[in-house]
Amino acid sequence: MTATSVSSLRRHTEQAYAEMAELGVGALWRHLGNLFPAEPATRAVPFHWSYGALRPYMLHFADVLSIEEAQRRVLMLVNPGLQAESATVTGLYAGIQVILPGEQAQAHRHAANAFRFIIEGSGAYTTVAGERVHMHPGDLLLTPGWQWHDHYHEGDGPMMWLDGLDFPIVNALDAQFFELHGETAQQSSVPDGLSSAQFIHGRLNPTWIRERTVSSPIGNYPWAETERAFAAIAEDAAGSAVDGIQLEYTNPWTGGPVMPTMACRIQRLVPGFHGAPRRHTAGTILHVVRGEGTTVVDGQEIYWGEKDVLVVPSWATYQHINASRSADAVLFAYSNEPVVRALGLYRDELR
Ligand code: GTQ
Repeated sequence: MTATSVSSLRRHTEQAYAEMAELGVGALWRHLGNLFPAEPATRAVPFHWSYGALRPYMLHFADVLSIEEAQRRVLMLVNPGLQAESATVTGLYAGIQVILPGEQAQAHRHAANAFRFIIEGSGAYTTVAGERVHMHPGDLLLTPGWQWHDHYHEGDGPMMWLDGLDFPIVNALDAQFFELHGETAQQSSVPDGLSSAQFIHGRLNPTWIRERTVSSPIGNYPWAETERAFAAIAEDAAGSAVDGIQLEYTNPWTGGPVMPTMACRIQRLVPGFHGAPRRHTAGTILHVVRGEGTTVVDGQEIYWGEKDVLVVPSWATYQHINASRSADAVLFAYSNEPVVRALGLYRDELR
């Protein structure tokens, strides 16, 4: 073949790709490597948010932006690799919400599942499907998808919490719905905290409640109970070589994760804990309840302190270290593991 005919063929080929694109057609051979990476190639990067660095901005916006304007006054913790979807790790989101005394965050509902993990302040409650659920630092409050919820602060001082939502998964599946309630706040229709009072976390379930919801029916997993569990286990359990004394918040109907898309766990790393390295196919967001330490993520050392947030992307090797000689470190962790497992895609490897 002459040089001219080769280049004219090449031109034809380029034109064929362009024409095919117009027809909604791609050439698999040009994309095989991207579409089928040898192992997960996440856009999420390991990242750390210092609570001390965020707090002044939260207070600034509490000052200059009314709750009515904001609807929800939340700083989103956006992973630099996931800006398009405002996700913190693949499929999941974290935000820090602040509400001031007397403020009412108006009632709404969305298909996305949500929870709050309380960071600081007292005297606020959220009303979920007519039940007022009071908040204390360390409590885990659930707002399963499509339940009306509004927040009210009747105490003193600013109240801050971590919001965890699965909206990036819901949006990726084009399954999101959102609705404002007709009233700013829901009426209270049952005794405050009833759902938590009725369930003793799966050991004694009320027989008169017939509806087996896919999400846990418990409105609040109070910190006081978490502390009691840690105290009862004390030093007697070996715990996980990777995650220390880690407990999972469970749905009393199933014993499984609290919501179909998010597993929520709390872990205590004893002084001197040096975790074994592991990787798995679940993206994880961690919040430091107390203490300080280091998590090595794919060789990168992330130093964390109290109230900070960090992410471990899918398939990144991570290792938790609490170098303190005397102080525990306690981490709250949530991940998309239930989704990954439900689809038969969970893999886990000790390194
Ligand atoms: O408090 O209802 O961080 O709807 C994001 C969306 C919090 C909430 C967020 C929400 C909420």
